[in-house]
Amino acid sequence: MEKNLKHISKFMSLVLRHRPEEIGLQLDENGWADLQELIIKLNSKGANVDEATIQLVVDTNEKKRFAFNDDKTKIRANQGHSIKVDLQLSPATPPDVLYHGTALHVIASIMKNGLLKQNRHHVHLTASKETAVSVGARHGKPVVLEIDAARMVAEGFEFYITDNDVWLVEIVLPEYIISG
Ligand code: HQG
Repeated sequence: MEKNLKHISKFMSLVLRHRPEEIGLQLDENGWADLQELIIKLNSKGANVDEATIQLVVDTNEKKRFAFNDDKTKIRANQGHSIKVDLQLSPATPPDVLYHGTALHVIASIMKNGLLKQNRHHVHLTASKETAVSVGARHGKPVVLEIDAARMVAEGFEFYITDNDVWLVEIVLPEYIISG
């Protein structure tokens, strides 16, 4: 993604996931913002975007972070919120093994307390080892943990998948972490 689009995408992540009030934006209970309102309010903060720009951000975002509703009047972030929204995700059965990328300096705490959702709604997991490495690298020296999702399912944990293929779960207890 070109630099300017990346900047807009980061601004959109901020207001659609964490701080809509930063630009006076209203999200509905399912996390949707009115597209025109978003454009006007981003522009009021100097963003200089139109519908085509937002479309380009949605289409070129490498993690498919954003989605339009069916008639393209609304937009939301697919996952990663810290504010309370109900994404109306449906439970789904994950592959037997999922991965979580994290940083070496928090491993001891994770092995003791499990994977906690911290500021987000869920613990984020992925079916791709490669993705896990890059997610972990955001926090420090990356470590990829292997999660026994099959056993978690068998023992009653519910998993959800987002529109951009992130697996979500409430918590991963230490006993489900197979290896690092
Ligand atoms: C760690 C990105 C200490 C956890 C990615 C992680 C993802 C603990 C950090 C999405 C812990 C939270 C989410 C414990 C968990 N003790 N540390 N007990 N339990 N942690 O950013 O999973 O680019 O909230 O390992 O692709 O890194 O935003 O979660 O390191 O899908 O679209 O606490 O963010 O997507 O960090 O990343 P985060 P995450 P976007």
